[in-house]
Amino acid sequence: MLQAPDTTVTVVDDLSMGSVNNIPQSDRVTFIQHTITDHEFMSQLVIENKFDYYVLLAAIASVADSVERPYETHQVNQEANLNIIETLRREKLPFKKLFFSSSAAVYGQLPEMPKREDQAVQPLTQYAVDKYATERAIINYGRLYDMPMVCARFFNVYGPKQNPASPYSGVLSIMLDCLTNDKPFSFFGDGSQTRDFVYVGDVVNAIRGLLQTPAARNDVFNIANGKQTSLMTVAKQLESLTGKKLNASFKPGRSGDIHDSFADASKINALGFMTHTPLEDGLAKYVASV
Ligand code: UD2
Repeated sequence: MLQAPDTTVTVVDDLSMGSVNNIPQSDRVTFIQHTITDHEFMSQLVIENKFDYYVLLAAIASVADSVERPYETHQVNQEANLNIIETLRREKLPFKKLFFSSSAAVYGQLPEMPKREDQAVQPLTQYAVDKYATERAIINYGRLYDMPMVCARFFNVYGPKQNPASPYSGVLSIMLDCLTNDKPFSFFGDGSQTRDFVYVGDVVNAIRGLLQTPAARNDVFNIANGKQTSLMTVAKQLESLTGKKLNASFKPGRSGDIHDSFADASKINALGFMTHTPLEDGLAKYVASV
């Protein structure tokens, strides 16, 4: 967003998962450290600023974490977002587009692969339930109240600036941290589970494209690379890029974990702006960044 001249950005983050160092230092960026679950505060912020665009990314961003704290997940991942769209509706505030980050988790364990947006869903955890419910609410608000909304289901995002410090961090950030700092790594399960790893720069391009494309309205799009890779395979790629051997052990699978996940990205590809950084290139950039 900051690439557009004269654009100003307001970021709200309680830093429970992210880091202040990842927020660009610029006089065009206002950073507010606050929880999005403070409904009065968030409504007031929206009413006072009348933003052109809303990018709803804040979340308890881990399936496993949501299994540990389901009610808090609901408050952050659903209620806080509903408060924002309800404020926009109630106050009749004009805006250009609202983007919500839903998740591949909504597809659950259903066997159809690759995952297409029109397939059945199976939300197996509170995380998936809240992402799906919020996605539906946002699309319904768009349809019922003529508001410009768009949702995307993120697959497994990786790349520079991802925080490896939490046990709930993305697996690639943990793996790379273990490799570079000679720490032990645990596979939950046998490492045969597969994911669709999508480079963070491609996700940013996709969000920008969805905000700026009028045809992408009141609809949901997969944001993914469209390739299926096992944890074992990606571990070998990281070993070869770092020249180090992973000190790995195997633990029981995580509760709520899905075994396989990969996307059909043709719906977003048809809009013409989606970029697909090959996994080996994205991993090389990631390794170079640490
Ligand atoms: C990712 C997203 C989540 C949601 C979901 C959709 C992250 C952090 N989470 O969850 O927000 O969108 O996709 O399906 O990106 N694993 C290990 N060892 C570790 C850590 C993880 O073996 O130290 C395994 C884990 O059990 C899982 C796989 O790696 O099978 C990927 O785990 P993850 O936490 O990176 O992402 P996932 O797919 O659970």
